[in-house]
Amino acid sequence: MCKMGYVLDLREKTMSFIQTRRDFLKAMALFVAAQGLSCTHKPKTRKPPNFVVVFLDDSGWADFRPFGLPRYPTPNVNSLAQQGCRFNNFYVPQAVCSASRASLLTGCYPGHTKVFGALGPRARGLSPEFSTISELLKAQGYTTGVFGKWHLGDQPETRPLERGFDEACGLMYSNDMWSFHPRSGEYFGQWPLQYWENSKIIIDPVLPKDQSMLTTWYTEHALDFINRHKDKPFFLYVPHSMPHVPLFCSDKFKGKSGLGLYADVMMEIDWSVGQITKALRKNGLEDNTMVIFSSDNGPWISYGNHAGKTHFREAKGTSFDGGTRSCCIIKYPAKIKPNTSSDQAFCSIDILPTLCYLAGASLPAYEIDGRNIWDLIAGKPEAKNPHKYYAFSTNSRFESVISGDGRWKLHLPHKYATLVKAGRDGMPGKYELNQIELSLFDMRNDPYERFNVIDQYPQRAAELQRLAQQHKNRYYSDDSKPAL
Ligand SMILES: [Ca+2]
Repeated sequence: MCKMGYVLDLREKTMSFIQTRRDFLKAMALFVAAQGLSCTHKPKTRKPPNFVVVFLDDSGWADFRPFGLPRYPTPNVNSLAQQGCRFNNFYVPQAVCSASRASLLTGCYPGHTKVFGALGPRARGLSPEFSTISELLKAQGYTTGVFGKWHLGDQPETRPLERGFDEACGLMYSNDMWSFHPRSGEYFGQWPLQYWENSKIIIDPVLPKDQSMLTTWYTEHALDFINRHKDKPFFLYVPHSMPHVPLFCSDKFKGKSGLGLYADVMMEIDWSVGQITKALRKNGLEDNTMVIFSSDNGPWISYGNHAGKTHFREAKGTSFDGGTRSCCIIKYPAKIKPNTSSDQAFCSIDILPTLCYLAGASLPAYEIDGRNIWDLIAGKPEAKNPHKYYAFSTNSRFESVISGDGRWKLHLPHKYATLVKAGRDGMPGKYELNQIELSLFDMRNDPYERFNVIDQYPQRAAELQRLAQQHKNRYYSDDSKPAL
């Protein structure tokens, strides 16, 4: 910052107090010093920000303070929120793993990429025709790393190193797609669950003892990545395998909470967040690094005491808010006020264009669905969400839309699975199919989607129906291939 205001102020004061030669010389010395201060102190060119995205698997909205009040401590996530902003209305467009991750990394809806649901072993996954955030940032000079669950395809052309990541480690898909699956072990046992580092398989097959180390290994790789790349802008993506079932934590956290395995796992994730924060601080990167903390979808409540918590209706695998609304904390000390909270709605498809804007990176040549929402994230008072609507789907079914401001949510008539009996200790529960008719919910006054107000607000409903039809025509008229 040039200190011209300070210089002018000082000049006025200086001139008014010149009475003697000694005063005059003293004043001149002060004036010259101030001039020197103003003219040699050139503005620093700020490096492009670093980005760290911690994306949990199946963590519920209320699993961490300050979103919920879990009985286990989560001091590091809480501290992240105190140093940044908590976003109460953050959405993912589909509450299932691969679809949610494809949307985060491409800025496009599942209906657009045609990545629906959860990809199984040997899936081709996300079409290379779609650019990923890592590719776009890498083109801008960023170093990129992903340490965690990939789940966007495990074929040669769809693995992380082929999709814009310089470094990678972890699992290619969900940690329950293995021979120990409680219901489908024989099926998933056909393909060994493997642990990869860069382009090599390091552990084949992954066993329970290996799963207990996943959170630790992902964290160690993340810290090493930060330490080695502190001098260049980087994009670090940490999509933890936990707390997706089967739950595992290392010996250092086993039994630590005294509240069961889920709580132990969450304490270890909290530890991981603390380690990343410390590494940024130690390397002097904290101020210019944006850390985003969220989850790919809501809790998998089928697993009862092995699932997280949400305040909202239903959970993972539905388009109700229990599935699609995730906790979200963004910390970026240089630009975002600490200890703030925002009710502005936005969606994971907006992350790519926003980060590209901050990095000065180009967007893909085709039109993406997300928009740059930096003003909204930065808390600018006049900021408004640029979307008319956000769309939600479950697998290949387009089910609902919400107005861009997050106020009105319209469910198209659709069936959904609702839990009738939760499982325990790693065993799934029982679902039954329910049906919702065309329904409008006022999310400000009814965030739990309980009271259908379509008769009171027919025009709101008609407008959202019109937008839903547009979305359907655009992305669901032909499911056979991606529509760039
Ligand atoms: Ca998930």
